[in-house]
Amino acid sequence: MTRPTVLQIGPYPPEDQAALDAAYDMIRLYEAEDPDALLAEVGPRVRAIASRGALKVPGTLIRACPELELIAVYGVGYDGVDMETARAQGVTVTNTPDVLTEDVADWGVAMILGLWRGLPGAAAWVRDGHWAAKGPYPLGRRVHGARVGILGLGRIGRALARRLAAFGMQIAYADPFVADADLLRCETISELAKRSDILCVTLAASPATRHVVDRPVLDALGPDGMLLNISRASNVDEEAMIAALQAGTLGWAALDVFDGEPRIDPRFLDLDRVLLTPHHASATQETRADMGALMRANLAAHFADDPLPSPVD
Ligand code: 8YV
Repeated sequence: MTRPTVLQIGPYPPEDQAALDAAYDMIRLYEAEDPDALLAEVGPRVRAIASRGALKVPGTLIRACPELELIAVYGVGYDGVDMETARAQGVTVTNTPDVLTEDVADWGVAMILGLWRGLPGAAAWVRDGHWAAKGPYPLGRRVHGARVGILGLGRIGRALARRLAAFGMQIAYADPFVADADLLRCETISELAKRSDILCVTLAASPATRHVVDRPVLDALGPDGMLLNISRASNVDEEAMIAALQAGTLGWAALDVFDGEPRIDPRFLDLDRVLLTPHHASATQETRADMGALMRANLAAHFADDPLPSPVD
């Protein structure tokens, strides 16, 4: 029996790659010298696209594969997929929710504690020999009692809220679709930012959420406030955020996601009060293995005509 052709648009860990190669005719578009020529050749026989959370699956790519049935995303966020074109062409989309929730929330906690208390700078202070030469490292901020705003109370937002509550932080949230009687709800993002020391962006990105954290929200968070983004860069107006950090009208930013990543705006590197990580929140061996297994389970179920483990609504 001929194996289904799957177009792969980004790399996977070696174990996942080996398992995919064993089951499917994998075409690595991202390695092609001339991707357009390769797509013109294989597009007509592609039945699935294997993607990654932050990669783009544009309408042009979907349309170049007229027999496409499934887009399997390795990641919970599927904002990179042109959903309108996928829907119009009758293409199903799957993602990998749940398996990465706890890791991403852990990373959020690590970033908050790290930046609010000054951990990376304090460690560098010792390593760079400043302790004896310059004296004590500048004071950090107290975690216990700090007011946290969770923007987007989905799986990851809830997991983060649970953890931060255990640190004695005061939690509020804003989410137009979710209500939680146990937490303080704010009607607007600016209201949430205004009552927060730390605003955590855990919002599933879509065209509708682009730049919802804009200049007025950053102003409301203010010079003593910190922004955490472990969702997607598009949720935040990056230009406004850099300007606010440069001007000191926003205090701190802990960022795992960036416009145009992995090539980030070089102005970030000149800022002191930022903690920057390379889209790493779900990056543990265990979780990446679970994400790979769930993506393959979706592909296998699709080609066996079985119910999909995790289709996108
Ligand atoms: C990436 C993520 O998918 O799940 C998501 O949406 O952003 C991450 O887990 C992961 O980095 C692989 O691309």
